[in-house]
Amino acid sequence: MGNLWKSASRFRGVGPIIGTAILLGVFVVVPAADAGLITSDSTSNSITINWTAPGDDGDFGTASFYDIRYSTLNITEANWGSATQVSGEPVPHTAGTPESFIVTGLSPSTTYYFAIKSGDEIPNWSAISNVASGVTAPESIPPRNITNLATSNPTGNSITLTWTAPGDDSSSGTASQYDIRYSTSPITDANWASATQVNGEPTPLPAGQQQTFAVTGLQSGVTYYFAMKTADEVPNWSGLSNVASGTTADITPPSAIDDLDADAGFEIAPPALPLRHEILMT
Ligand SMILES: [Ca+2]
Ligand SMILES: [Ca+2]
Ligand SMILES: [Ca+2]
Repeated sequence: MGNLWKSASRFRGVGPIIGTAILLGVFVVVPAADAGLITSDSTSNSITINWTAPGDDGDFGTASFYDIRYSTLNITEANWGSATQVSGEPVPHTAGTPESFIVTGLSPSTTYYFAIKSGDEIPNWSAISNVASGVTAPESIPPRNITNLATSNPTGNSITLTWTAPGDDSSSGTASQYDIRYSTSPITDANWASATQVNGEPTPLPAGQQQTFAVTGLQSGVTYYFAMKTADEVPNWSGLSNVASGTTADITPPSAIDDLDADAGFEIAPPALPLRHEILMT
């Protein structure tokens, strides 16, 4: 008994379980619960989990099955049944072998919890492993580039822009923000940073809907170039849109002439004041 307890205690994480089984007089040697479960690489829709193979009987031999589960909640023995079981679990290797598995089909920017039970050929199932957590990477699909930016309705100090909303992921979903800029010279990727950003860009509408925005505060009678970029919630930024140009209305009249001069040889002289001689008193 002492030796058995001593050896059982070396099993990672199962000493108390086997001890309890001994006290109850029901001694079943199950695969050891996997300790040392950790997560490693993650993508926007997958996380890799790594652990060390237990055995068929505690830490000896080779187990027969893994049951790998994940949840967005912490996993316990109590809620194990409601955690999502992956499909295609690997076949266990000999006790002590490093194992790994890529859990796929996950959502971006989300924390997941993972746990494993191991079964032998009967199967006798182990207790739950330690719980490892990991976070999926943000999604990486930017909105598509806008290709139909156009100008209309020029006034003396504004020009209206119209375009079709792209989406969160290329042409689907709803993006999160626009960056609209203008310049008096054609906008390119190289000079985008120095173009003037407007204030109060509108919120993107769902992909495919038409949007309009009046750029105000412009100078009269000037040709402006406009371009824009779109970002999703990450943010992943689109590339530059097409560049649209427009000229504000000329509402500035000529300045008043202030140096008009007549030099045709004579000027109109004012009439001479009549002389008035009065002798009020003599
Ligand atoms: Ca066994
Ligand atoms: Ca998104
Ligand atoms: Ca996206």
